[in-house]
Amino acid sequence: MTHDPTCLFCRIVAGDIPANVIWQDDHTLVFADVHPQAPTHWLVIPKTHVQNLSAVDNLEMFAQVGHAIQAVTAAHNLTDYRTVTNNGAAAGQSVFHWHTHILAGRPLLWPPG
Ligand code: DGP
Repeated sequence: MTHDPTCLFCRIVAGDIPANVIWQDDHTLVFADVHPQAPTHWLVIPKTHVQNLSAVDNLEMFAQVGHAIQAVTAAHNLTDYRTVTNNGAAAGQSVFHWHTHILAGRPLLWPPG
């Protein structure tokens, strides 16, 4: 497992920075976003460091993250939710450890801003 000590989300995985953990398994962590944009706003991350979706180089990691999204939403009876990945600074990525936002609990407009 790759750990980047300069990466905020790696430090959350390591337990160096506290987070409200919603769900986890050996590969994936789900925790509450510190700046929630909806009543439910969670971040799903691989526990190993990878800077964004474009940098993922194994299919297993996509499956692990997809499984985590299914598991955490099912555990919380969430059927209607949005997943968002900002890939690159111009797309809104501010933390460079791949994460998928899960948003729910209010009407979600389309198209997004
Ligand atoms: P993005 O802009 O797509 O890279 O999303 C990064 C998200 O990370 C943003 O919604 C706020 C959240 N975030 C930033 N710092 C922290 C932190 O220290 N703890 C938690 N729980 N979330 C954080």
